[in-house]
Amino acid sequence: MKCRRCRAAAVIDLPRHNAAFCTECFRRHCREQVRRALDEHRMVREGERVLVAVSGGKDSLACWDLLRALGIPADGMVIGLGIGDYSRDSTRYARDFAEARGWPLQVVDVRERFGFDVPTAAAATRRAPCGACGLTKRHLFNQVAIEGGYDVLATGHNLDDEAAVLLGNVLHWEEEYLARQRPTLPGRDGFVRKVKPLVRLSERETAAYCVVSGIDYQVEECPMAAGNRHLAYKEALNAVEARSPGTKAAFVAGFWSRAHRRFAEARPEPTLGACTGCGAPTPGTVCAFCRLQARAAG
Ligand code: Q46
Ligand code: ZN
Repeated sequence: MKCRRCRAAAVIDLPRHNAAFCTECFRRHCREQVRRALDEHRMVREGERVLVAVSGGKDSLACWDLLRALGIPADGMVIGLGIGDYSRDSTRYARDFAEARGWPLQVVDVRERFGFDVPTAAAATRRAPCGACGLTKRHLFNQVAIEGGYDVLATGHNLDDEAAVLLGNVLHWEEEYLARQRPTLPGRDGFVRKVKPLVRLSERETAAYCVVSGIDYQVEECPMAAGNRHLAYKEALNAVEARSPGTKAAFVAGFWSRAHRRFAEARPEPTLGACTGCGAPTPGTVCAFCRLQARAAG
């Protein structure tokens, strides 16, 4: 197997691109995919300040590394979610990564800041932990980004994540979510712009990027992920992709170019006011996060 670009020995084959690459050409391929995502979806403008939502896993660390490699001096932020050893180790991977490179990383502990953590929130709401966890992360990343004067919040969602979420939203015809599912969510009324620079890279590509770039990351799965429906959607999509390489990318890209607008037009964004508890933008009087906090920290 030879590298498509330089004919050296290849270390990875990418059936979706009908290509194989050596280490250096593969890293270049990853940078190129991120650069195209940034351009196609107008993610970051010249001079804007970018904060990367880091988890300590492969995707967010690859995202941070690739943005920096493309000349965007992004900072990082990691949240201590309080999920036992898993959270402690994840934060340590993020810290080690940032320290080794001298890149600024903010570490925010949910319990210190809000008086609860993900396991207690899940128990208090009697819902799947990922719901409370996702809500907390979205709230806190946005809050810290606003406080720090950032223009853009970048997350490590990759092509497999996007395809799995899209499949879930289509299977259940979640029109509201479909209206909002896109690689760049414009900022407005107290929300910074949210972007997903890795949407053109698969999970396998981001893992390989970390390995060939010497990035050490948390390989353990979150112990609270069991029951997360997206895992089943990913398995289903992987089975299709194995038979027909390129299906995931075509599914996601086709949705954005051909279908998303119809959902967005049918469901205009609600008008937002300020939450009476925390000031965050909300369509109601008290935001969903403050309601969660009242139950979980009470
Ligand atoms: S950390 Fe949180 Fe994930 Fe764990 S509880 Fe679910 S959402 S699975 S990305
Ligand atoms: Zn609030």
